[in-house]
Amino acid sequence: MAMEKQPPEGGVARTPSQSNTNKKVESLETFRSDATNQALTTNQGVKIADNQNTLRAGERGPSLLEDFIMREKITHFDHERIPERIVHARGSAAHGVFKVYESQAELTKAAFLQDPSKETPVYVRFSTVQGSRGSADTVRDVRGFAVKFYTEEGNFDLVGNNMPVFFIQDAIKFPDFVHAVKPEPHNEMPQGASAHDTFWDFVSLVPESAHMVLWTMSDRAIPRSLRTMEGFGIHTFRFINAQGKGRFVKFHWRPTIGSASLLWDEAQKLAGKDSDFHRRDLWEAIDNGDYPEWELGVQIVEEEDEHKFDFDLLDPTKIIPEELVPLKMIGKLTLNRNPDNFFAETEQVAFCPGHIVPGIDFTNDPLLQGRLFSYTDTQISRLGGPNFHEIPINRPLAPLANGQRDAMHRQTIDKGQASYEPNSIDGGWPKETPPAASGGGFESYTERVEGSKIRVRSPSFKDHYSQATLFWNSMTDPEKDHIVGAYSFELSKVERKHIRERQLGILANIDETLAARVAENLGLPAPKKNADADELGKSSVTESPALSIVAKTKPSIKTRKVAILAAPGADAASIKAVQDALKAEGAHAKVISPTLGSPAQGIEADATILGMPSIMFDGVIVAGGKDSAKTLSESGDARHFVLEAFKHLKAIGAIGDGEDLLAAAHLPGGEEGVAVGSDANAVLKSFIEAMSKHRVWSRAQKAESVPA
Ligand code: HDD
Repeated sequence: MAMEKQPPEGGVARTPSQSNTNKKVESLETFRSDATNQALTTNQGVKIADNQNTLRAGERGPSLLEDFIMREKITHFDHERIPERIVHARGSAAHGVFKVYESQAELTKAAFLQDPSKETPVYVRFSTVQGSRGSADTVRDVRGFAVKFYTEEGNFDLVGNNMPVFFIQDAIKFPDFVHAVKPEPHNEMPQGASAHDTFWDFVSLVPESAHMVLWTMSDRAIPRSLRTMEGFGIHTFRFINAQGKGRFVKFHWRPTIGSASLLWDEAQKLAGKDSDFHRRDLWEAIDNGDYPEWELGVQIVEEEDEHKFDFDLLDPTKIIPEELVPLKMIGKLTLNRNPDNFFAETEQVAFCPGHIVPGIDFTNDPLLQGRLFSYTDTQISRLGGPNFHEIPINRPLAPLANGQRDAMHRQTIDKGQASYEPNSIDGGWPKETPPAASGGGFESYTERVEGSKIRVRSPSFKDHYSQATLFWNSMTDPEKDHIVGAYSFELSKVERKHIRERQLGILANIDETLAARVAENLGLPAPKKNADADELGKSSVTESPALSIVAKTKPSIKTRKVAILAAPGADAASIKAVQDALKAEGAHAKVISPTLGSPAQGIEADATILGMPSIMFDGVIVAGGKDSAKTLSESGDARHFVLEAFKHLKAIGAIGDGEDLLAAAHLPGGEEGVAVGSDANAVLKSFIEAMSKHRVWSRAQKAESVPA
């Protein structure tokens, strides 16, 4: 066993100015165990001679209770699982670094936002919300986007989602919402999906959910990759600078490769054909050196402007449209290292919105306030007690010392006699650090609060529809079609008609056309907007292009995946030309063949047509070569491959005889996003151009009639 001793921790007083940058990796390394060249032992360090047989009385006799080696092994195994997270159980994570572009001293005194030469280690966990730990990655759901910054002043957790708003306004409703969205309690169905009665019952009775439900029915809920998701802190937080000046701040993460989503048909098929689709994509990207990156953007609101908006900054069901407050990009997050051990790192990482550092503070958002309690509480049952901060992945990089002692699984061996403060026995240590412009102790922002002790929702939280309407109006046509499709799909799965009707009423308050289109698919009459819906509020911004993914597509094929379809007899030169051209653009090509083996001289198939179907790729190119084209044209699976790529609006290319496959699948050349010809370079040029738009949206209507 290579278990190393813990570094000393308790009772060590260090000055706040002591820099600890770059120590995270070191401090995590202390806990990593590498069994290379190590003897197999028990947990007590006793070397094991036989790990194959239980101790028994005679060759064919009963096993003996005294076999401490077998009992220790089985006992440990019996307790390997810990409770999964009540929400966000399914997740994947990676290590990385954050760097600020330039000092943000004017806005905040947070140390990790001061020096552009400094790298702050981070651990980032992405998740779905509804499903259990083993559920599929590509379900329609919100994605968690939780970032732990190991700053030199302590850990800062930005525990956000890939959507900028939330379903409810007050934390007291969270258990109700989660009980409604989770699989139904009597039969535990459906897994990883919100298309069931209890979810729609709840949200149709709680109109404050209207805006967020619309986001979850949009393409945002089926991201192409975790790497193409935006992230949001959601709540309004505060920045405080060294002079003590406070400002409101909203946090945004923007992927540098741009945003992209799956189509619903792809997402559903992927859930069966590769339920680890997102996890695998993230892992492979980091392994390939395609390090995922996000820029951190902030929207800043001066305190005196708090009430100048037509919504309340404290209401987590609202965005601040970028037309009102632009985004300022202040730094970059790069994920550059896969974890070594899923359980130790990803399963045990414990985020909490209450983990903040000097220079950042909360607001009175009632959802945020409740979260500040919930996360620590949940870790106590999930991770077995209040010492979860000692688990390596959760340990701060900053030194820690206090009078907290004992409890389940305590690992620190605290020296000294005084576990209280003040004390005169251990020299008074550890001592408080007064607040200071930099490096001081944490001081809560001074905010004047007065009011009666009441359970009420502020009237400024009443407008549930106008920002949902803004979102709908900001969508491109294909995105609107997808939203209509998503509501229609989900509500068609709802067994109770009155719930479907009630939800249509909510949709009418957002937009009557949206409601009418969904109503038609459900065979129900189209409802009219409630007479008083407009009274609740109006958005001063009526359209915001930043809300659309399609409108913001970044024209690039970097890190995208292309299938080269080839069967024996394929033309090696055209395959090599495709591979080289795609590599030069930063994309990844895989040779896909009916069987494994070598379809062309010097070319090995990476996977089979059935093993890696078209839904796993962003585009497909059929290689040249007469025999190859003949085999592929006669294969139903190969025809299905290109038909499905066509249906999913992907770029398609065919070189030379490869065109025969398109003809056999009834996909003639000349279609937009379908490039054919004998000149491989010309085909590649049009193919790359089509794929850089991510999808060929103009083909959408035609694709609907494709049966694949
Ligand atoms: Fe939460 C986990 C995000 C509201 C209670 N939440 C959790 C995770 C994310 C979020 C990303 C997974 C963290 C990880 O990867 O381990 N939650 C949000 C966002 C919210 C939100 C963006 C609203 C803006 N959450 C929310 C409320 C409550 C909780 C209102 C309770 C009152 N959330 C929890 C929790 C979880 C959690 C039960 C489950 C596992 C965990 O905390 O560690 O405490």
